[in-house]
Amino acid sequence: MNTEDEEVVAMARADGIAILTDLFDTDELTEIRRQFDQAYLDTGKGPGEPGRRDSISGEALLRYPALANLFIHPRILGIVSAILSAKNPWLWQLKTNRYTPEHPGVGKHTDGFPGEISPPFTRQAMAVFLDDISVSSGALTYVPGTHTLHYEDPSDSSRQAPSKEDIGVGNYIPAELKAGSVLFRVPEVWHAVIPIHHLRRYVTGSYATRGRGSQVMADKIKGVSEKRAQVPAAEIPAEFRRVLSY
Ligand SMILES: O=C(O)CCC(=O)C(=O)O
Repeated sequence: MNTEDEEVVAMARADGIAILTDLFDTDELTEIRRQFDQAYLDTGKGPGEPGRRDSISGEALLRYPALANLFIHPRILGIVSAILSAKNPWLWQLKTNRYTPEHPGVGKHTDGFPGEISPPFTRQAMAVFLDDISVSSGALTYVPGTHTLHYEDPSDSSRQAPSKEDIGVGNYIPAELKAGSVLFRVPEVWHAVIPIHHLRRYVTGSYATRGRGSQVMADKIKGVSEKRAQVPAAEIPAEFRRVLSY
């Protein structure tokens, strides 16, 4: 792994958010955006309505190679693996998000499971942004280090998960980035999105370790695996089988 990627890994583990800048160039982005917009047309979601967040989830995204390849991009997967200390992370969610302006953004929250304290670093999200986000439009804001408050603490077996009130009063700072960059988010970190004044599109994958996780995650593993087993094998290209099967 190169030094830049090592720094991304260290920052994600410490702060809960880290950005790999400019991974994709203009030509690559043009093709990714083209297939992204096509997927929205193909799934009947149209060109987007002001104030709406539209998502596409699941294996249907594998039909769009420029999107699908993001989930197994060697540098992205290498960084996710290192954050999770897992050789072969499991890709459990494949998703796109499109926010059409004017959009109010997203309120302060965590993607930690409600009320749950979990082993550290068992889940990790990445998002490849197709549009710039800035402090004047659509920046993700977060409270560095708060993911660790959702983790088991060997010196405090009675630790309780942070409350909604705790999450509401954190000191949120913005993450800015250019289209073609990748944002790595530890799901438990407290985060929000400021109001959005221009189109905001990204492709996101959520990965998990295959070892001991939380009870909620165990239920999700069962549910996703059962659903995935219904997808005809021919629709899962060979290079995705390892990362998709639990
Ligand atoms: O759109 C984003 O950048 C983050 C959305 C969000 O907060 C979430 O999916 O939990």
